[in-house]
Amino acid sequence: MILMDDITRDGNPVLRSRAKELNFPLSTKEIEMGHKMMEYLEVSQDEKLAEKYHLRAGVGLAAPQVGSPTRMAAVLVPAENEEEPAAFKEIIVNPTILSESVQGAALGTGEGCLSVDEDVPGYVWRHDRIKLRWFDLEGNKHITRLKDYPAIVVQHEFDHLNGVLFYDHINKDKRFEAPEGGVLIN
Ligand code: NB4
Ligand code: NI
Repeated sequence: MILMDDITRDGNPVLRSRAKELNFPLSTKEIEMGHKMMEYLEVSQDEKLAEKYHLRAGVGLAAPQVGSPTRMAAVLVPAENEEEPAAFKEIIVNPTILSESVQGAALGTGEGCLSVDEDVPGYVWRHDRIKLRWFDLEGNKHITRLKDYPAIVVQHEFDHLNGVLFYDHINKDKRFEAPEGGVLIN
């Protein structure tokens, strides 16, 4: 099981490098890593288990955050209503953003990152809607349109694959300034 000590922290060069595309078929190790990353998200979202294992809650986790310089991420965005299935729950490999809305969006509370121990306040402006191509662990290709919260999470993970951290996007002079037409999510 992935624990907080297994998560790479800001300052580790793996978080600032461009992760490598994966080749299919994936190795057993690569498939296991994907499943373990998703397991982390599931356990971290269970209040009791998160406390037991001292995990910070997460809705996404990218391979460089577990020390692997590869283009894979797990995303688990829960539904707004608990009874319903997750809004987006996938292990994505070699993702490409095919198109993005001009409309910007940011989480009203700002962002945090499991690899960044400090809180960095400020809006992180992203695209409100994206069209994403990605591959599952079996190598099947998918094209998915995402908006709002799931789109923001995927863009945060996509950034990790390119060595970008959320605070890179924060306007350090005006941390909570909204661009024209930008919408706040939450
Ligand atoms: C990734 C997110 C940061 C902003 C928004 C949010 C949490 C992360 C980082 C966009 C993507 C992890 C990956 C949360 C969280 C809401 C849903 C369900 C029940 C608690 C959970 C809390 F934990 N970010 N943490 N940060 N990262 N929402 N939620 N809740 O997930 O660094 O690269 O369990
Ligand atoms: Ni992160």
